Amino acid sequence: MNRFLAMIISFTLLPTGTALAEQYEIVIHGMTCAFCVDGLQRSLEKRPDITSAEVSLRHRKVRITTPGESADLEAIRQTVIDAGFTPVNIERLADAP
Ligand SMILES: [Cu+2]
Repeated sequence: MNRFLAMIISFTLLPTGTALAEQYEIVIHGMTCAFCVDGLQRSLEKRPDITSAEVSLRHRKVRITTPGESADLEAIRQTVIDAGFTPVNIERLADAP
């Protein structure tokens, strides 16, 4: 019960921008192993406009969460290229919960 209350309170206290989180899925070419996954994830999560990056080697995709409208997709694409991979397609997913 206390945990439930704490959850409600923390949701209430979140800055309004957080509610506008967006998710994008990027199809990536060039990932072959766990080191690729790790390197790409680190590069993306260094960006201030990415709150999390989940890389799937099997699906050759990365799902990124951004804090809102501030995401610079062109710069994110360039980050992927600089990390040594090829971003093939960026698709916006439904708003993150
Ligand atoms: Cu690799």
